Amino acid sequence: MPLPQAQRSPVEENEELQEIIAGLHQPEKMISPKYFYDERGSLLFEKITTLPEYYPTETELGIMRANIDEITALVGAQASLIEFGSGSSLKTRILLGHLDDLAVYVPVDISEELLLESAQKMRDEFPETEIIPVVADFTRQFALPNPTIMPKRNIVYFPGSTIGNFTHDAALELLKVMHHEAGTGGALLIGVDLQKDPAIIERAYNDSAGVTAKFNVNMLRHLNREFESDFDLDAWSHEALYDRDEGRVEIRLISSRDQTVKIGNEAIRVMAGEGILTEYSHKYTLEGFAAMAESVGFRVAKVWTDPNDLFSVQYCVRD
Ligand code: AVJ
Repeated sequence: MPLPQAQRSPVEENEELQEIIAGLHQPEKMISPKYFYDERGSLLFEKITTLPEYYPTETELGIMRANIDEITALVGAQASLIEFGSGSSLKTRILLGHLDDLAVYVPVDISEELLLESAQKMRDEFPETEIIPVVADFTRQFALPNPTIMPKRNIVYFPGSTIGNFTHDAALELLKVMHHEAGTGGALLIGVDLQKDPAIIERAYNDSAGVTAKFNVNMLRHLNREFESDFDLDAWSHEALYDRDEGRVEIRLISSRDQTVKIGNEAIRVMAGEGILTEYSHKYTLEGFAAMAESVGFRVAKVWTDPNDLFSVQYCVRD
């Protein structure tokens, strides 16, 4: 589960503000999905994962539980488990609970405060496992720590189909980083959401309780607080549409009227009906994901799916 961001320095905050403003000046206005996750946004996302319409989390958990012995056997003894993202989710705990001869668990996240908090939680729960958190932006190469036990291989873990947030090019760049961090003889264990009946997908992002809508609009509340913008929360509504050609959900905030939004020193003009793109959630075919993984030097060695082929967990090796 993504976690809220920690305190930023004034320089970092200004860089973020400039990045947000640049996005609002694009031909199609956009704001990065990372701004969903303030404290309230993280709680709303947690709520999303328990909604009856939101199939990914439950389905991935089911796949992990059903195949944990096979997964454990493939990971093997004395591996280093490197999780991209803070990692204290139920999926990670299932994995750590079964990988009892891990050399080290390395959660990697840009947000130091939350990384250290979740690492401590995991230490309390798995006192036998060495846990070394690494503060880094995992979209770029980073240095791995030196654990007490020399790992036999590196396993990069990226659950939750978070890869879906990335465009094709950005996903390839991320897979290249994962390939590098896995190193010779290493592997990638990744959750990948699959293409399916668009009605199922659209329901998952337009839940009847309206939690996803709240989650989306909450981004503006977060920006108002963090960057002193003046988005009128009542003037925006949630939209999530599945684009079959692109194989992705596109999530937007739609303006209900002509309005001007102030952020930094800018006044951004918005027309009635105009949207701000807040998130992509790409869905893959097994062939499509395999082609991407192979293009950066991974071989898909094993794919586990649920009985309805909604979601996949994939083990990609680096020879
Ligand atoms: C956290 C990116 C995997 O794409 O399904 C859920 C985020 N957005 N509902 C997803 C999300 C709206 C989620 N990921």
